Amino acid sequence: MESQLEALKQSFCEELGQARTTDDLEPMRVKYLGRKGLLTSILRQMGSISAEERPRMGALSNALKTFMEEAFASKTGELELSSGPAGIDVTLPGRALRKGGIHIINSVIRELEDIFLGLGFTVASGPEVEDDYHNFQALNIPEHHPARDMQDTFYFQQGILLRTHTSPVQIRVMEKSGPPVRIIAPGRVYRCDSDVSHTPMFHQIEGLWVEEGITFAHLKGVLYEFIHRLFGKDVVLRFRPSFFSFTEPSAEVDISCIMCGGKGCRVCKGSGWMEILGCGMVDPEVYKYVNIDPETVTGFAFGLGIERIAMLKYGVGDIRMYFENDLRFLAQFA
Ligand code: 2NL
Repeated sequence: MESQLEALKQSFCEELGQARTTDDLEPMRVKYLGRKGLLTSILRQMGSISAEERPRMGALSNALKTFMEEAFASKTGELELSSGPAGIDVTLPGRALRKGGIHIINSVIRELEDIFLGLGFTVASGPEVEDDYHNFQALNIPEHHPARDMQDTFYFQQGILLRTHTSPVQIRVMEKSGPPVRIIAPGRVYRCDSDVSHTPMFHQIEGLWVEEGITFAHLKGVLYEFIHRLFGKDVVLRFRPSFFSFTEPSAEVDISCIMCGGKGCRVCKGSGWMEILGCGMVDPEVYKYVNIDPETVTGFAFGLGIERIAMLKYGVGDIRMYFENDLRFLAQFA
């Protein structure tokens, strides 16, 4: 039995010397130290040897077992150091990461910001969680106006809500710095509304220019320039009288259809026109809330939806696609 143990140690050492990777080691461990391995099969003979010999053979086998275990451990460490963790070939090329991109809505916002920066406006921002005062009251929207309806506004506790437009940003700027003010306020807005053409969160951009001597002609000039820089010089604008509680007079602006050039098509529903924004001269009522004297300055404001602009510019058919985060959709614009 002693010679069997000796032979086992010999072949174990030879075989271990030939192991090249950590993958070679596990089959060897099973072969020598496993439950049905070579050492176990020698130990089975223990019953057939004399009682005097047994303690010495027991000690020899235990010593061999410890020897093999330690040799395995040190060989494993050695191979991991020289070849990296089992099976990793550091010379293989890496896995390519997908490149991210700017969301189509943010890229349209940047495009609009660039146009208005070029017209002397600066970009303002404010909180999305607002109070009733800045979102409604200061905009001359009366207490029982339908725009305040529970159906349209997400309310928190009394008087706190998610802004339903970006106008409160402009109210805050006027409150804080007074005229002259020439800003745009792009951002997220929220309305409790969800169907094929409405998402509960969407984006708006509003503009405001308040300064001595500002007239409706300035409003028209800025909007002509804006639309021409966005959709090209050939686009025609049409102002229609309208009503907003925060502007007087108010107008809605249509542009000649950018798909058919005004001949009439599916996108403009045959009319040749598409509605693009609302605007007007800031109502003197609004100035009262922000401590501006309507006798010394005048101003105009306008507002438009970003998703609609992006739909027209990029031919997106369904507003919900912007927010489903389907990479097949998003990657087209990245
Ligand atoms: C629309 C119309 C509009 C404004 C927004 C505004 C803001 C202040 C004072 C007065 Cl602080 N007006 N904003 C004015 C007219 C129209 O938006 O159809 N938006 C999607």
